[in-house]
Amino acid sequence: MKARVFSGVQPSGNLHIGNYLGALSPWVGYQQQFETIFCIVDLHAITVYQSPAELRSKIEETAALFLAAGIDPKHSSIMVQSAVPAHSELAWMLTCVTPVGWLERMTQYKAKAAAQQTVGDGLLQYPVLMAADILLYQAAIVPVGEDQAQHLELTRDVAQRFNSLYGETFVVPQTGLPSVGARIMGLDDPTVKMSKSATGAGHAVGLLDPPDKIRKSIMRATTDSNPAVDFAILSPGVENLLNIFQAFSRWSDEKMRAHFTGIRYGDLKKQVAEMVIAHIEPFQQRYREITSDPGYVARILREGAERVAPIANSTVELVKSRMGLYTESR
Ligand code: AQP
Repeated sequence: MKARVFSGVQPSGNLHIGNYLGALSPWVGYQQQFETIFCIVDLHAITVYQSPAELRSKIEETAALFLAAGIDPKHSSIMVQSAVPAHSELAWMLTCVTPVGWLERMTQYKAKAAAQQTVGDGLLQYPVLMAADILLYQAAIVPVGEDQAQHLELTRDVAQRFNSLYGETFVVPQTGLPSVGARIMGLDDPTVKMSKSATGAGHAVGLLDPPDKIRKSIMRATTDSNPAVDFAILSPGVENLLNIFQAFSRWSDEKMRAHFTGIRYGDLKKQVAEMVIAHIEPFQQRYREITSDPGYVARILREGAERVAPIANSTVELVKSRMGLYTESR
């Protein structure tokens, strides 16, 4: 039996090249060797307020972006988190074994809570729901960007704690970080990661941005007061641009150095923009083809949920029986 890989994206805004390089693109490579499940985590998205109409449309848009990136529904299950109630059910059981101090230490919780007037309990519980998503499918590997590595560590801790309290139940998953592109920074502020929920016009390159907008955002990216690339003194903005170029081109470190040493920042930005556009244009073409077929994405999501629900339900039954909860089957 193939080992299982699970990962997800929140339909909480416009997906950007960070989501593509840190998650969607690496996911494609797991499909042949593993059993793969890719999830649109709408229950995670509502940990901060989402406009209902927008959330509804972003769910199918996100699924179509998975498909455009090369997730093949013949090999992978693509599903929506809230369509499989076992995610919420297991999350509650795991909440009961997770010390609150573990959750209060999470850096994403601290950053997101600081930006809210009222902090919903769901924001604190976010990593427990993520642990449930992963442990529900007994996933061996979870490919994510670097910002999610801390949550993955917590998932491992929760799994180990549960296993030691109630007996071997969960596979303890490994984190799958991409070698390049694991942390793409904001173009306007390269000290913070590129994020869907950041509002600045020049912050992100959206996966559905037209080429002119992509050029404009990259040409306006923050660099520093030096004129040209010097690998001995890379500022965060220049390093980020080089990182984006390398992640799309797959060039080696040596080739990057040989090509970009001494290149003026204006030229660097032009080359980065053209490299991004060369990858994004065919991707957007596939997206248009996928979304031109009404009902196609909804069908893929329905089939994905139907395929994974039995796995999820049997884990919930196992957990209930381990914890002594009422279950007729055991
Ligand atoms: N800047 C990034 N660089 C590399 N990878 C990234 N990811 C996110 N930002 C970057 C990876 O994309 C996947 C999906 O992320 P998510 O939707 O679960 O939420 P997030 O990590 O909180 O990402 P965002 O884009 O910043 O969303 P918002 O603003 O809604 O919170 C994950 O694998 C993540 O690591």
